[in-house]
Amino acid sequence: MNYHVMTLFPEMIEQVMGTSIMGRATEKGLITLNTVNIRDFSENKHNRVDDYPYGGGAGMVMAAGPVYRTWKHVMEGIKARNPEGTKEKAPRVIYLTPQGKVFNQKMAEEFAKEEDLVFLCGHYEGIDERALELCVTDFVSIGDYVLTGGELPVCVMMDAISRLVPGVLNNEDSAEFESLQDNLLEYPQYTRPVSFMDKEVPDVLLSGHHANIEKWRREQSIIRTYKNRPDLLPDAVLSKKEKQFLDKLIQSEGKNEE
Ligand code: 6GU
Repeated sequence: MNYHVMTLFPEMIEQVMGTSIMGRATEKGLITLNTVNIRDFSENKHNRVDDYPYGGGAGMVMAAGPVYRTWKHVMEGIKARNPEGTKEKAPRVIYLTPQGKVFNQKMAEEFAKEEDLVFLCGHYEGIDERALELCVTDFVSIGDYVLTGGELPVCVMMDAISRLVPGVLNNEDSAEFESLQDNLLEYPQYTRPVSFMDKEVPDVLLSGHHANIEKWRREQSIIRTYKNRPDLLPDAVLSKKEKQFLDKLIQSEGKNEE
């Protein structure tokens, strides 16, 4: 996976991506990170990249020129690395914006299949629409709140995508079994000691009975999803018995409210 990040704050991206699992994956060559400073493509003598919005209004707008030239530079770099004809389709260019489609695990899985991903981080009140029309293929948000720029969101996205790249996680298949598999939340985990502040580890986990443990964990996942994220349940992958368990849960909760 080769990431290319167009930003006014490359050090911010490099700092995050140099740490922990991302740092190790980069050292191992499983992912590469190419940050490009949009300010380097300003043709202004003061290196300015923003300007007043046409039509007036608060704040500044990132000008089309520097963004477009940065994008050109990144695309040429990708082309130079891929000899003629070895790459059928142009890489996806993702603009981080609260106006985009909200990022989720399914999108992470789709993006993880790409060889190159180009990210564009905006600042100020936004980017001149013409640059977006010329360069961007995907508009992505990380949730319904407003941040000051795309740098934190791009780090969130790269983290979620990288852990799906084969070899990035220690245990090759540990990503598969985690949260949001089957559209269910993760079950509760315990480790030693058995008793902590008078709170005990559930007996079933000490029983050594693997089928019972698996059943208990699936039920805990269903309970959590029902309580915290009922919106996920219509797409949850459940066995017939698990569907019955959920129906009972819904019925008993309904009774409790009476
Ligand atoms: Cl991608 N950018 C900004 N500036 N704010 C956000 C966001 C992105 N996603 C949620 N809030």
